[in-house]
Amino acid sequence: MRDLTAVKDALKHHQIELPSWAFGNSGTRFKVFGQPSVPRNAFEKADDAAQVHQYTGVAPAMAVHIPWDRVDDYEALAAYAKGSGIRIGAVNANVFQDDDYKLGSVCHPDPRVRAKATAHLLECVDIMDATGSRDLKLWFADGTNYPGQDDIAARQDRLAEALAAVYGRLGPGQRLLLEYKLFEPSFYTTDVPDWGAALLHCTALGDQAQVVVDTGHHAPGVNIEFIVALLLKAGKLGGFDFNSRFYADDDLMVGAADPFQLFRIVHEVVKAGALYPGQQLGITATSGSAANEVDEKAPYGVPNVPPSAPPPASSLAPASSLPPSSHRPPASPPPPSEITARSAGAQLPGIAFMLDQCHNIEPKIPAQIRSVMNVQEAVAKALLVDQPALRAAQRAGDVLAANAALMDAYNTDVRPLLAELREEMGLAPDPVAAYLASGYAAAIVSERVGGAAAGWGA
Ligand code: LRH
Ligand code: MN
Repeated sequence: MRDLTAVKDALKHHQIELPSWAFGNSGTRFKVFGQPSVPRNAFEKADDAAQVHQYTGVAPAMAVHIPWDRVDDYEALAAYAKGSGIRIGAVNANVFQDDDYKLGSVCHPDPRVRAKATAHLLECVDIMDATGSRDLKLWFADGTNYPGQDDIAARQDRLAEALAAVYGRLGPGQRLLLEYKLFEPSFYTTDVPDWGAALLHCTALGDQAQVVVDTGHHAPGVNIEFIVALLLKAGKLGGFDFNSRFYADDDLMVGAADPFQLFRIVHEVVKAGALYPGQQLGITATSGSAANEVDEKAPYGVPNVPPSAPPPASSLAPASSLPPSSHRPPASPPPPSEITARSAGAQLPGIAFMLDQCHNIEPKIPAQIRSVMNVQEAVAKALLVDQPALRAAQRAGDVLAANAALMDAYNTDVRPLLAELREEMGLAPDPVAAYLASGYAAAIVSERVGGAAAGWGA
């Protein structure tokens, strides 16, 4: 019988952060289909987010988006959320909806507009101080639509200047998370289009600047887990915006379109010991106590380094100082001292596992619950990977055995394990059914009458 204690323990530690905007109305440029009972302010969004945590037990944080979640008293909002058993997570700035930002925000050719945008970013750090949030998440719609419209390099300088101003304002333990996106709403250049551009800027800023991987922000066919592995090795993976897509930035429920991709991404995180601060390496269900024995041949993937600590010598040099690839020495494995320290549960900053989705046609709270369950299923499968067997097969060049080690875990039905875990956590085995039976959905329809339903206000 597999010893699943360590796997369950890891699943209990792993946390998922919900997007406040997923509870509001959303749609496409063609139509926003309003739904009854949609929250009308950040407090009601916190109520709905607390429902998701109540039935899943692993979603104790709600990210906010400013100004969509603007309130008079952010401490009061944080206290209200705390009263419902959750906390305010990342603060998302919004410099993509004001008329002034037609040609960009921090990259705009007009310094007056850049100053306005930077002032908003700094205001968001003030809000973090009030809510106790650790992360400022920055996504810029900035870009151009036609060749020659603006100078690509000059826009990068403007971006770097604004980011440096914000970075300088961060308090200890606070992080700036830079999110990249290939295109939309700009259709020729986007000023932060990919992981390379984001990594260059974050590396130039310092340890408190890390990259966010939104799973919907890549060109079709991009190997996202490769990017994740690289950012982990660079100690620059700050978080995920999880969702799924069939075509572009569809913002569908995570795992709905490509659960295998989600598994491959999470596998890289688990293998690097970065699922949560203190994650023990080499957790597998195959060998109980031996599960914590670390393969001294040094697993790949240098852990995310705490903002204050200097990066270990073995981590990737900053992208800007990398010589052309042919001259780069192979990345050496981390020194044993670090492995033992890490396997002894050294404190690591947590990667923010955030959802970033829009439930245009489906009921929003059950959709968020289903999304959290989809992430849990991918994490459970990744934790079931027999890491020593995988590494032995990889070292032996046994391609089929290595692939099988991963596919066996992926093809494992983890739903009974997760149902058991929820019961151990004092929760109903089926969170969606429990929520639907709670009567909350009907209650908010009758309560939330009048006032304006929250939305993107675009
Ligand atoms: C941009 C994005 C970003 C958010 C927005 C809601 O596409 O992914 O993370 O600010 O969606
Ligand atoms: Mn996003």
